[in-house]
Amino acid sequence: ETGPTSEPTSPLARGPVISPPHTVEGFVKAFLHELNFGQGVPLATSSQTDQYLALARTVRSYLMARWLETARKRRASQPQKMVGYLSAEYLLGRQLDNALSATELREVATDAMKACGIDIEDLRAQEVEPGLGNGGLGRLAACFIDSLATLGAPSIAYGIRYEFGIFRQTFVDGRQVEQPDAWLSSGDPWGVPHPELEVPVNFGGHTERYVGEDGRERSRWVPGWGVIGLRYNYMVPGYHNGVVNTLRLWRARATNAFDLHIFNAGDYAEAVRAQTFAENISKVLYPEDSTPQGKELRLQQQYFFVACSIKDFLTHTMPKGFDVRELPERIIFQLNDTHPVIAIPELMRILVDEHDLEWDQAWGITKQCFAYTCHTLLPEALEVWPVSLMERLLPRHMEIIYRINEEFLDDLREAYPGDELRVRRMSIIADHPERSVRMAHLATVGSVKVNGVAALHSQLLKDKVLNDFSELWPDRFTNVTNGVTPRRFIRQSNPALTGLITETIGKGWVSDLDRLAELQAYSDDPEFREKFRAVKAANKERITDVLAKRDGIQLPQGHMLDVMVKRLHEYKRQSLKMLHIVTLYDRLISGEVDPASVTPRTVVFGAKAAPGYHMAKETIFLINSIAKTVNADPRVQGRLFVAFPPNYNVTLAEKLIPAADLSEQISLAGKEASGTGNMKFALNGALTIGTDDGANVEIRELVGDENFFLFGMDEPAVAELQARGYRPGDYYESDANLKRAIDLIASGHFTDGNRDAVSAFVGDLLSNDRFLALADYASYLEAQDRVEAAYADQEEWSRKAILNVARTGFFSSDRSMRDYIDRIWHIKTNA
Ligand code: 7GP
Repeated sequence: ETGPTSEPTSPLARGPVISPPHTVEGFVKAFLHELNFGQGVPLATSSQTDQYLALARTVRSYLMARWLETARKRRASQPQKMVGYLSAEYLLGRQLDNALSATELREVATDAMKACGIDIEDLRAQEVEPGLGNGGLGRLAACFIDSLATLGAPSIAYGIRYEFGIFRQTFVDGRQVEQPDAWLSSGDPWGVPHPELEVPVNFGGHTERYVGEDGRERSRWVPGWGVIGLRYNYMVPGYHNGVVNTLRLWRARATNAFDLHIFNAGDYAEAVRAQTFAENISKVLYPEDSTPQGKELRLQQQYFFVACSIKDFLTHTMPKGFDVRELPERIIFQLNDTHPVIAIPELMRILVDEHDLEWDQAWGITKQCFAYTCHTLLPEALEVWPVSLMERLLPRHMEIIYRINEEFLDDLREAYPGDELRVRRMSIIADHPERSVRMAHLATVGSVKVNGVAALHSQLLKDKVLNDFSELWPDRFTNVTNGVTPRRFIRQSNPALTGLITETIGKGWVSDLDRLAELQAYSDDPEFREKFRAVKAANKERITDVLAKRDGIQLPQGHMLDVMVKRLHEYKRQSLKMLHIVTLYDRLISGEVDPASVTPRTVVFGAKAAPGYHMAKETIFLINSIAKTVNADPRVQGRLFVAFPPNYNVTLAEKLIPAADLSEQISLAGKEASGTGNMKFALNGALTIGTDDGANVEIRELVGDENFFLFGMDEPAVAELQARGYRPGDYYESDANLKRAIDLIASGHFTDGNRDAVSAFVGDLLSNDRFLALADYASYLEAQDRVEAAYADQEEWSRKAILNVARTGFFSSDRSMRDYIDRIWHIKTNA
């Protein structure tokens, strides 16, 4: 941040920040200080909550020392170009372990707690994870900021401090019931609030034209109302490198002058109610994953955090008197999907209205300051905002968007004379079914680079979703394949595997994941395989304990663990997995197979459905119904078990993924942009059964065909079948296995004889089946039979699993971040 304008006079102001010492004694002292003087309790009577809060604050103070030092170094060095990561979601997961391991305080803290008579494990369990994201997109952002800190990249991440994160999922009679996620209710020890630094954000009102002294016509925004953005800093530690970056989340508060006229009119209660209205902006995360609803509050959230962030960057991060014409040398804002795209007209507004630049000059600058990542291929996931809503909420921005579009369309007409159809397709403003702003088009027009999140996805973006744009600007399109952080998803989540890898190839791989390749040599080593299997077995024991405690689920032992965890969505095809389970069950109860010949298998699901997504919720109900029936049927005992723990989240993922043998990545080809769970499973030694979709394609290329269970149509085959006209009923009629599975569901077998409870689901499958589950069923079944055969040979299976770990180092988010840095951001990474 910007320093004081004059030289400090005290020698104390020139010295470095003193970190509490990295010793057990020093830690104990800092801890007791937090407990006594921060929390206000003596150790003797402190509760576990007190202790957790004091412990978190203690660790935070170690982070804070590094954070201040990182900032000081950056101030002292030449001004550098930074990345501003703009994301409406950060699905962070628990903080304590990550902070301890980044700062190498794990042992010190454990011993210090022991010295105080506390088991640190008990305190770990106290932490409520900040679930400020829905799924893949939000978790990706969290992995990316971890890697940016580890690379020492000058960067700052911006988002919203939702008071309620992703809902807590419960099941009542097998149906999903959502509970609010009050993650802040027992304090926010990791957040550093700065309520004194207020950022005003305006909404509504109207615009006025006026002519300046120079005779130029200008527009002025006369807002109707406003709120205040309050800054909360969260520290993002790099791994063992002393760097601590910033995640800055904004909270909305009412302005003091909010409704002065209502106060004056004497309606005190009404005025206080109005305050709540303003504070609603950062109240809750929208639980929609890939199906945005055009809710006004959501647009308010988007503009709110983007306006705060840009303003904050310009006034706090940039020095006073900074020349905005140099912006492209100082910042690149990465747009995490379209949620923050309103930043483009916002920067235009600031440059034109507040800094009085000419339109063309402002546009030249703005276009260089943004890059856009698209995370989807589903047309319904592309955000559009009604013009009427935009005009009401952000009238000046709407004006700016109109002008950007006008000039863009002029250029198009010049490039494609007479091709009015193309011009209409590409327009930022859509006319049908309602006049609206296409945010993906605005993002593409206003960005230096547009990227997809896996090779196939980026190709399909160019060929399909944004084809017209890639024809016009081929160089603007690029791919950056997603990645995951090995710190959280191997080192923290899988200490047993971490130990084995380190004892085998030495340290260093945690921040240089390509080094996992050195494990390849051990895939044929019987002793190593033995140890590798022991790791898996230990992780299975661990998840068994976790599920027993957490949900009262008793996992059978000695089973193949087959896991499908991700948001519930039709395109991901949890229903296909269900059909497979029903077929396995049917084979067993019909006596068609000898139970002794079947590989015992436990299937674990984890999935939240968007609260308004009817079909997804029906699927949850059916999975729970099947689990209940299967698990209670003595005929399949010891052979098949289905578990569906509620409220799948990052904390559970960390325990579940390391225990998995089989990773289910079975989306319809051409629909899953990338997937990142698929990467986590492979890195933890699970084999993938998957379609030719998203990053599965790259996983298979890297691990080798023989170490991946591929099935189903590829994307061109899907397109062809759809063009021919897909008829799910045909598959039902012609495939006896499939017919039996569907009939068994339809009979009410899993729903206590209740056919009505399943009729909508079955009806949709037979007559609609939008994501072609029935068409891929036979191929899926065949691939699952190959899985069973392979699993029967544990030596061979171990070899495959080891090679999965050894060959997937590419999927470190460190590599993703280097790709962004080299190909999109062009920043330097010296800390
Ligand atoms: C997800 C994609 O569905 C997933 O395939 C990808 O791995 C992940 O982003 C990270 O790139 N998309 C979302 O989570 C999402 O909300 C909104 O997309 C368009």
